[in-house]
Amino acid sequence: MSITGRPQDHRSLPASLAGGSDLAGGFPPGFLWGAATSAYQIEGAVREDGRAPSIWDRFVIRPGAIFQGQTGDVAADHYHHMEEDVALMARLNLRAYRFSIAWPRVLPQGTGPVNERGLAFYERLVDTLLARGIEPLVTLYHWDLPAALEDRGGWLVRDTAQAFAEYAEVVARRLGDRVRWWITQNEPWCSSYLGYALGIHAPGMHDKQLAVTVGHHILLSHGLATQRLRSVLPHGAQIGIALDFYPVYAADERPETLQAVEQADTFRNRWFLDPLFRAEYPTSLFSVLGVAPPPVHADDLAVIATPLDFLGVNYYSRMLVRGVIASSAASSPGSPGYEVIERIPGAAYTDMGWEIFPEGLEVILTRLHREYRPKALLVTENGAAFEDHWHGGDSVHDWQRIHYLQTHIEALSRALAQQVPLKGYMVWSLLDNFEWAFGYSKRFGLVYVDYSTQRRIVKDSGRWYASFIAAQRR
Ligand code: IFM
Repeated sequence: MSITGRPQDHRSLPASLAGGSDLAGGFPPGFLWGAATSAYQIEGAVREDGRAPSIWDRFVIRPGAIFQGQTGDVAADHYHHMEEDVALMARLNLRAYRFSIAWPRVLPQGTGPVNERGLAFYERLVDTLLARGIEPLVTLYHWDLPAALEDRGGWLVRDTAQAFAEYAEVVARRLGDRVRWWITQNEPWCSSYLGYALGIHAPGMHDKQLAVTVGHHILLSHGLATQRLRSVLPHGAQIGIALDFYPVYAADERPETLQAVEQADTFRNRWFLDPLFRAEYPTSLFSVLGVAPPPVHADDLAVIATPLDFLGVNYYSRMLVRGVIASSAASSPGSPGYEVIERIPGAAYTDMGWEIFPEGLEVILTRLHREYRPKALLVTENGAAFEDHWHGGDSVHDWQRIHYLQTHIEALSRALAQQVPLKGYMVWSLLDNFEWAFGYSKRFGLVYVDYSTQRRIVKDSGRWYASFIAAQRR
């Protein structure tokens, strides 16, 4: 698919998208149209009101770790702009807002005494959202492990999984009467592999063996937290996890490429999916990675596979792979036996260098429904970074993002027509924010942030999304 021409106006979308009623492919009443953020990427205020450092506060000051040495110290200063940001969400007609809670604000030492001021911030946020009729979706972990826990071994030790369950209970006891939607972990693949194997995310380690141990403890933390949440939250609470998915496509028909598709799928999609829904790791996972299995205790997989109310799907792009011949260096033990094709002639890419491939969203949603049968699915992240330019006025023209959103929403509609039990869609992201190792150089927001003044400017995509959501009301 390539982007040519101008985006459609929402009035010229198919009826199923532009607000037409109960046509096949339309969106069900109560569908959660929203946007998402995470704590470290937007809040700033890293030393305020008793917040202690997280592993990201430490990682960002490592020379060379982040683009231009930038940090999340101020970010979009959402901690001080919370009311204004919720008012913006109301302007965008959002029905839902997914945000994460910073563990080191709530339990600065990771365990032990609760920091009331930290918890009070999230309580105010939830109350402000509810007062505007916006459904809060809480993510408990979006990568900001308290540094104090890292000093005790972090995700490499089982105790951290237990600590996470205790933290989840603290938050649930405080917010559970008002928050219905709970996401335990966000993208454990990234926390594990980017943080411990590739070293490009906190805590910046380079060891695949550690990555699988971490992955296991994060899964265990999810299972323990799910059980804990279930025991304290009111009936009707919806508990899930958000995984990042990349449907894998073959670049050719050769047997080694077909095998490569299996391997890449195991590594990129099934590593976390299979334990959660089948209580087992894919058999080839560890040999594909060239590592030993992690330390799995007797009941771990049963805990990890504790039934969920929904599966969160973070979707950005697909993977196109080609098998490499057995004797080449790239297929030595522990290296994948495939090559990922990064540039496809005629394809369009975002500013992250990710191929724009809306069909992949339909493919992953229908596959998850068919093969894993989660009770419900929620797109917990989807969106794109583009080079946005603001010229000092009230608008930012980002037609490529509008096109991206339109085409991905059309993919949702096709998935719904195939009976996928889809409950909502969260655009990543509400605001431009701190894009991890890329710092502030990538802009994903529906709303532009001028970091020198913290002024917010609704982009054309934000206006488009607002009118699209309005057209869905019935
Ligand atoms: O910004 C990230 C987010 O924190 C996790 N999912 C992917 C986004 C874009 O890279």
